Amino acid sequence: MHKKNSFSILKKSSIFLLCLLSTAIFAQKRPNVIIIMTDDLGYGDLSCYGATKINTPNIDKLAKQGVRFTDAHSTSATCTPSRYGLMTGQYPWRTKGTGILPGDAALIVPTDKTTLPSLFQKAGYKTGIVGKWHLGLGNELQKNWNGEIKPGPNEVGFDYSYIFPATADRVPTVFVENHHVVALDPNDPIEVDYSKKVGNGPTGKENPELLKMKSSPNHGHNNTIVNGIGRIGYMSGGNKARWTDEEMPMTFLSKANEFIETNKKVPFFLYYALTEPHVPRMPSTMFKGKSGLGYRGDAILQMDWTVGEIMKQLEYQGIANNTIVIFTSDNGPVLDDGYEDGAVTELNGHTPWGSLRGGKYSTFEAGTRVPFIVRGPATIKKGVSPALLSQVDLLPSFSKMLNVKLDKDQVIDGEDMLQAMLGKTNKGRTVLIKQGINTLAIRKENWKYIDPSNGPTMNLLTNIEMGNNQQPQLYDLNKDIGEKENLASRYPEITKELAKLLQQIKEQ
Ligand code: NG6
Ligand code: CA
Repeated sequence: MHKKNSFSILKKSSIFLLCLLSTAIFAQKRPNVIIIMTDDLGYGDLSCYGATKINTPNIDKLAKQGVRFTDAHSTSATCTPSRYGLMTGQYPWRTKGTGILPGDAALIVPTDKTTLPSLFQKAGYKTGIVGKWHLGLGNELQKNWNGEIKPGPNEVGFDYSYIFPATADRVPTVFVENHHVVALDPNDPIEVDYSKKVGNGPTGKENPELLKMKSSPNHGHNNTIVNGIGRIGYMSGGNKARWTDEEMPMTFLSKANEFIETNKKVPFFLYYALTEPHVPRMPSTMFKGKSGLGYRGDAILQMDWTVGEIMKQLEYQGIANNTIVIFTSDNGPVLDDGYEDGAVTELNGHTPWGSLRGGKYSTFEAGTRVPFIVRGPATIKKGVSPALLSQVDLLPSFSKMLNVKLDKDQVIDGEDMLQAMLGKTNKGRTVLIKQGINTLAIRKENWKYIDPSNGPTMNLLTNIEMGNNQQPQLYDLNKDIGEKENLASRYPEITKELAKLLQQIKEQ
């Protein structure tokens, strides 16, 4: 009897100790983080954001498992500044040279400051980028694409990188893995030029008969032809290294899956930057024609499928419950952005911008208000959140989560929004600045003020309202999400106050 008692006491206390130990281990087990950044996906492009002509079940599932934000923004209505903001936590318009970069641009992300990936590195994470970069490579325009290409993502905080340099419609159309062009034949070196033709290869302008997808008139996507598609910029050589657009989703997916598998035992941060649905939209054969909305719709289905595959991999590796997945877009939607791909002619009533005004390039809401979903782990409260967020907030929010302090002299426009991101509060920012092509806008609570500008009212190439006006614009987004009624003259005090606040923040 006595023996049995002491045995059970021993058993109980060891179970207690085991519990304590596992709690301690769990507390140390920091969550992995994956940011899935899509390219030009609009606020109304997903079924969980109200789209009815297209079905995105995998992303909808993320939204069900986590928090879906209705008022989250990229910093800017185009890619380079938007991604600059994400990487640095700083509004991109504070720094010159952060506009849309050509494919041969030098690196614009500072190598001596804490960036989003280097923050994770400081916390002991393994960090990786797979996908679109568009933040420049090397120290100058003229660079040798055939040697070691640096500085780039590996110099600003990524342990591993598998990228394409700029956009899918700009040369060089090659993948770069940790400083080197993938599959480059040294006997066929690459040369890139944005000012004049290099080599004897065909161009969209000279050889339109070779194109499998025509470029739209006046957009200028008619330089070097790669995979039957005219690109922006000239390139010669690297013939075996040039990508096939239809293979790109599988290439990126397999690299992302590899990164996840390799690092499943350590905490990791993966920035998975998809090209869909940016131009040229040339989805893989299994998705062509699937959406009934042209290649843009097919590219969205392809992107949704990819998201599902990543989630399957997390499940398979047993780490889905310990991984935060953030899904978002770098800027708003555009239909005709350079190619005759059916985006306009086969739109079939789909509204990529939802009920918002404008689109990519625009200071109106559709330029920067983007899908933003935060999913899992179990600590996340599920639901829909109206919190006002910006992608510049990710850096300070993760600095909080990881308990890594930022340097005091680093200018950070982002705010710690961790509690909002985890769905624990609906309170977001009160003030936010957004960038169109020609001007800035400021949000304060329900009010939005757009600074006067001489820029064009319409972008005629893309048929997008730019949000420019020589007069100040003021909208009450609570009552008028479509920015139909300019209230600037009705509420001159609010207009003045916001103009002043914008000026103050600009001068900070
Ligand atoms: C524009 C291109 C557009 C696209 C965009 C960059 C023209 C006329 N249009 O200048 O096709 O490449 O740049 O898109 O050249 S972004 O999403 O990377 O910002
Ligand atoms: Ca983009």
